[in-house]
Amino acid sequence: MSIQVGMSMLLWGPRVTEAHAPVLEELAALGYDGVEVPVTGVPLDELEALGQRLDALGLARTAVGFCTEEVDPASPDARVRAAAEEHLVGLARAAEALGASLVGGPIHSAYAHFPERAPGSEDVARAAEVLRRAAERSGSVVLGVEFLNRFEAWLLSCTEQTRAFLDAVDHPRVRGVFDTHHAHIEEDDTPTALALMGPHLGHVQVSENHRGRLGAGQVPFPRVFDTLADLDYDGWVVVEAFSREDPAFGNGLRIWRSLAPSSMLVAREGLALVRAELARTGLHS
Ligand SMILES: [Mn+2]
Repeated sequence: MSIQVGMSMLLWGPRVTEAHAPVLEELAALGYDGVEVPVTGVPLDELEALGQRLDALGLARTAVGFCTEEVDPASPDARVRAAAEEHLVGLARAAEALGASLVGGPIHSAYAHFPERAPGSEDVARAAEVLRRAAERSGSVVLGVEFLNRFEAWLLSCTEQTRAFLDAVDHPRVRGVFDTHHAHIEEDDTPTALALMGPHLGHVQVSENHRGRLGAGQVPFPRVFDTLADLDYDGWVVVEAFSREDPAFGNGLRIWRSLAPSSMLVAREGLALVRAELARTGLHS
């Protein structure tokens, strides 16, 4: 196994369509190993067709998904949790249709839904049960649990909580996702938190504090990659950044200003930074 470097298609919007064909071609030409594709709510036949187009371009892929209030694994309502289990199995089926072996994201609880109290052990236990049951029905697809910062997630917003959650799930195909953007906000030290995630680490997203150009902000990428080398990490490293290319999606992510002259520049610089760090640290790619 060796590290694969991906680009998140969320930079261009919430759904990959025919209109993104030139973007996919350019990402392949730049030298990306693959792309990360949003799959929530996308029909399986559309994902199968996209998978075939990615095959033709030589791009591998991972999937990204999320949960809403109607399908919230942490809900106190058993009917909502049952719907959440079906939703997670559906995300795994979507990943399969796309040809991805992992679907990651805030799949532990509803995105940006905040009951006005702190989460407790009963909330963790309820959501962990949903994740475990879904994993048992998800074939070989890995479910990646990503903690988000406090303004986007309620149940899990740091590495320590995520580790405890994954211990509670206790399933080999439910793994941790580490996004340097969220860690930068919530942790004392991002590389130290990454090391703590180590045994549970299944997927990595590299992203700046402002969600713009990698290397321009405050995330200490050299120490992040030193830590990945210490861990002998061999999964995906996906560049994640956001924009207002899709204005409604930009509104949802609270992107209120231009963060880069172009999205392809973000992709090009991100790939260059990741490749340079992999070479410097001796990680295989
Ligand atoms: Mn992320």
